[in-house]
Amino acid sequence: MLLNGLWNFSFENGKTIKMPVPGCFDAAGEFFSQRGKAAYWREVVCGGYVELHLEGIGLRAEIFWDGKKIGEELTAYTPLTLRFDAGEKGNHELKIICDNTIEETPESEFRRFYDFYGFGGIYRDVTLRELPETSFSYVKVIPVDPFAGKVQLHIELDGPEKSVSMQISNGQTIEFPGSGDFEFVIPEPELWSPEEPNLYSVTISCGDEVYKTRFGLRSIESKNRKLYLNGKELFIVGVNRHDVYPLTGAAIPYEQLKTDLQMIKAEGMNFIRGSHYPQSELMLDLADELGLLVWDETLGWENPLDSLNNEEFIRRQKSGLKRMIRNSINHPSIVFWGFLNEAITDDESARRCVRELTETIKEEDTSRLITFATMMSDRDKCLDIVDIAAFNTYPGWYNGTFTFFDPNIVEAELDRIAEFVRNTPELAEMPMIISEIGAAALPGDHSGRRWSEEYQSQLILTTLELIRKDSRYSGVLFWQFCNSQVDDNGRIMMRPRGYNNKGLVDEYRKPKLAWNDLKKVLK
Ligand code: ADA
Repeated sequence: MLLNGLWNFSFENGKTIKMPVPGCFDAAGEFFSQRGKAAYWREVVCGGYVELHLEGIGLRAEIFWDGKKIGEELTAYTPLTLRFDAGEKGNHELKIICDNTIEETPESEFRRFYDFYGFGGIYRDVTLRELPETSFSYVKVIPVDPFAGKVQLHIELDGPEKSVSMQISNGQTIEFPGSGDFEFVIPEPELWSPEEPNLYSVTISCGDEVYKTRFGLRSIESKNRKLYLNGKELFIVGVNRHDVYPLTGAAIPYEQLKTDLQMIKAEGMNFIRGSHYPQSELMLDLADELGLLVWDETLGWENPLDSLNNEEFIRRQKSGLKRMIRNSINHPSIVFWGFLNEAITDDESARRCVRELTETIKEEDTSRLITFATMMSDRDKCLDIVDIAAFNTYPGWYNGTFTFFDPNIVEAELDRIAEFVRNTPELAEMPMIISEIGAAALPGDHSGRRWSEEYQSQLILTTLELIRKDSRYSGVLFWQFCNSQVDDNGRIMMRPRGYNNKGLVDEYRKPKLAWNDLKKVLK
C-alpha cells in the first residue's frame, strides 16, 4: 500500500489541517522556514504482521502505531524499515512526528552550519505491506563476473517457508533452497553501461511472497591509478546534485526528478554524486534506466572532530550506511559508496571513524568502490583508507582579490593536488578525481566578473580542459547541478537570496551560460 496522499497534520500542537505526503511542511506556505515538531497522521486499514517503509524524513522522527511508539529515525534522508504486529485487521492509526529543530550536539548528523537547508517533513514515499507467513527481508543481486553472466544472489527469509523460485526477464527460471548465498549464470549476457543501460528484472517467489527487483551486469574496478567500468577505462564527467526544488524542498516531485536526470544525460555527462545524503529509489531507478553512474553517500557535511570521535555519531553513520546500502544495493547505477563530505580528516584521530565506516561498507558490499570527498587536500590523513582519492576544491572562487577569471589559478591548484598524490606513496597508486569545483553565477550578470555567468562558464570549461589533459585525473564532478537553498547561518552573507548559487542551472533548472557552453564541449 502506497500511503502517499493528504495526511492530518498539526504543527507544534496547533490546529489540524491536511498536509501532503511526501512533502516538506516548511518549504512554502503557512509554516515556511519554521522549526518545531510536526505531527502527521492517518488511518491505515490492515492487520497482522506488517512492514512499514519510510524512504526518508527530516530532520528526525518518532513513529507511532495506535498511539504506541514503534520506532524512531535520527537521520534525515535515510530509508527505514520497521516490521511489527499491527493487531487485528481493521482501522489503525499511523502517526509520524517529524522534528526539524537542529540538534547542535557532536552526535548530530544535521547541524546549522551545513550549507544546505534542513527541511522538515516526510520527504519520500511511505509504504506498508501485510506480510505473508514467510517473507523476504533482504534480497541482494550482485554481478560477480558480468562478462560470464555470473551473478550472486543473497536471500534472507523471515518465516518457516523454504523453497524459493526466481524468474528472470530473459525467460530463465531457477529454484533455490531458501535463505543463503547462491550463484546463477545469465547466458549471452548483455552488459549495463551508461551507453547501453541493459537491465534484467527478476521476480522471486516463496509461498505467497513475491518480490521484484532489477539488476544490471557491470563491473567497477580501480587499478593502476585508473577506474575501469566493464574493463574499460572510465573518465567521469558529472555533477553534484542536491535533491531539492523551490516550494517542495527535499520532497522533489517525480516529474522534476526525471527532468533533472534527463537534462544531465542530455548534457553528455555520465555521473551524478548524490550530495550529501542517500538517494531515493526513484532517483536510482531513473539512473539505472537512463545510464547514469551514481555516488551514493550518507548524510554529513564538514563534521568536526568531536563528531568523528563520538561513539553515537559513528553509530548513526554506520546505521545510515547499512540502511542505505541494503535499500539500494541492486541498482547497477551505483558505483561508489561514500560518507562524510568534507569532514575534518586532517587529523590522525579521524582515521578510526573513516576506517570503521569503510569496514561497514565492506561487510555489506565488496562490489563497489569506496570514497569520501575531502576539502583537506595535502593535509588529509585518511585518504589511503578508501579506494578513490576525491578532492573538493574552489580555486578561482573563494579567496583572492582578482576580478576576472585567471586560468592559472585553477591550473596551479589542480597541479598541486596531483603532485601531492603522486608524491605520497600510500596514495600514488589510487585513482583520483575532483569531486567538487565551481563558481557561483547570478543569472543575468554578464559583467564577466566573479558572480557573472561568463566567469562561471570560463572556470568550468577551463577545469574540464585541464582535467582531460592531466592523465593523473580520472574525472571531475562540478559543483553543482542546480542552485540549492541554504539556512540562515553565518554563511548566508555569501549566499545571495538564501541560495548556494553555484548551480550550472538555477533553482528552477533554467540553464546558465556554463550549462549551455559545457554541452557544446561534451557533445
Ligand atoms: C563544499 C561543500 C558543498 C558546498 C560547496 C560551496 O565543497 O561540499 O556542499 O558547500 O563547498 O559551495 O562552497
